[in-house]
Amino acid sequence: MIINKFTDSSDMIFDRFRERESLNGLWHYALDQYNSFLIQEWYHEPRFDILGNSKPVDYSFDEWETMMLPCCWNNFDKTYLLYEGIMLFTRTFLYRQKSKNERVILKIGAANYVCSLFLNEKYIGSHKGGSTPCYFDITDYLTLENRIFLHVDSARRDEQIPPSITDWFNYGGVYRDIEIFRVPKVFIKDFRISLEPNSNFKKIRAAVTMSDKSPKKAVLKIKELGISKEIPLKDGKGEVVFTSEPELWTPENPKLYDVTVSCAKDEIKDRVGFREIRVNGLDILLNGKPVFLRGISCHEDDPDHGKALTDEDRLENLLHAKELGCNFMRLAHYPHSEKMAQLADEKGLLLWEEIPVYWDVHFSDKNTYNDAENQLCELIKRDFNRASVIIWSVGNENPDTDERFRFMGKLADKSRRIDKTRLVSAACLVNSKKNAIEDRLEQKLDVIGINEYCGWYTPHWESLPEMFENSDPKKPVIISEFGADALPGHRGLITDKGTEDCQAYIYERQTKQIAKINYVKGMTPWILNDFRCPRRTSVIQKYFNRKGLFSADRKYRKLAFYVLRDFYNSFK
Ligand code: GCB
Repeated sequence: MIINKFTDSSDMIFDRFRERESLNGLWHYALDQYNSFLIQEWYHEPRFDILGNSKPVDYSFDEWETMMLPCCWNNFDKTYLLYEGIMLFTRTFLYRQKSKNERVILKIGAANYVCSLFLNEKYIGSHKGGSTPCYFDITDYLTLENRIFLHVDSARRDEQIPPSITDWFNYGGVYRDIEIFRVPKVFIKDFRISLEPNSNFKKIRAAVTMSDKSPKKAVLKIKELGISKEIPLKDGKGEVVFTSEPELWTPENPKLYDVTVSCAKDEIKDRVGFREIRVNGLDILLNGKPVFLRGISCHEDDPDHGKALTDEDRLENLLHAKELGCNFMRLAHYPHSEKMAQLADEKGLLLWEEIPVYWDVHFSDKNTYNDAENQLCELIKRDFNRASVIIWSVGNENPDTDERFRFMGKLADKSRRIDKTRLVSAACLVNSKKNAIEDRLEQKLDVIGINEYCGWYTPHWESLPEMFENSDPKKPVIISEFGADALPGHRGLITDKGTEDCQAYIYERQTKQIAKINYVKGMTPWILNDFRCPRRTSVIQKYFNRKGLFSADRKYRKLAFYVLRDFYNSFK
């Protein structure tokens, strides 16, 4: 049995606020180190071989132990803390048709890294990429009682995105919601709405894509703005640009509007803000006004839940960023849950979202490129309507080679082509030979992200002002990382690495220096919380990266938290 049918961004459907039936809950699971499920085709429960001899039955699906999904299996049970590989999940569910023409779509919010779906003894399809959702039309495979399998493979591989070595923990699991949507036969597949760039904030663009070519029009309504607009459709697609002057969305006033779109027998809703983000010379302009992005980087990681953050975990991260005085967060290094952007829309925080083109990617491999591009397209499609998201980042700290330039340049071009309402960036390395902000990828970016660790990996403090002096960027720069490890509660001299004092001192010097540079228009120091990391083995680290301003459980604020908070407060 070969895994060969992959879903991609074109299979996604617009699902926000759609009625959904949850398949979260207890699933039976088994570890499948030798891939027996696929090799012996367990999914159709073969009892006899072609000669009529009985086959060994090495499974008993409904007697396997249970795990509450969504979750990361590494956190579920200590036995699986370090397990990377295949895990099987199965359960049954009832399906009763509600309407004759309904289509039934199964969504898996995220499963790391390859997730394959089997339903009623059939292979339905697979999805690659551990942080973006997948959608399967399962209508034609359903019966009254259904047996479903998810075959999830979390193995790290060099040709994947991210590749096998990263500076975070490789959590396995089905770690975001598993849901079923019933949609009419002809349904709204995609809906995008935004303020039209360069329209003086007076125009809105809305686009609809249907599942079918037949409908001739869709209707868009924004009651609060008195808008009811027909969107003419051709071949199932259409868009309109019309005059309207919505109250603009800002972090200080995150105004959102309820929007509905109806077409044929389908209706969808969204809650959206309208804002414009663009670059003018060395400035980043939010709704036409220069903005300094007071940010913080953040992983999707919790000591108890791994990447399966709860709503409370997410809200706490966001409120902690607010407490710091942030108007911006960098969601590193892969797509976080869409709930994060929805929350940021509501609470008023700008976001940088990223795909895991991290460090040493197989830049010459076409399949690797396709995987990365698909993850980018899935992310953009998923979060297009979120006003909070202002930057798509196409990667982090990749060496400046020809192959990398082609690969990431193409990703930057792609994101610009499919989304004209946001900026494109990447977190680049300092050119260490020249000690300067200089990277060929800059020509493809709107904003240059720079990771620099002066005071930490780069010991000499003079190198920071020197780097700034040696640089003459033609675009705004965001210092996308600086930082230092500190064990919570560990105190000492400012020169004692691993102490809060040393970390706080580095924040003092970094912020003072950065504040002087006219082309730096934002920063997202590394990082909000300590996070699990297999590469970090020192006595201070103990398998955690300790560069957080908070401890991993988010309960303890380190000294550097207060340094950054005071710095950000000085902008107000
Ligand atoms: C970096 C990486 C980030 C690491 C961090 C560190 O430059 O972008 O993923 O975790 O440094 O702590 O070294």
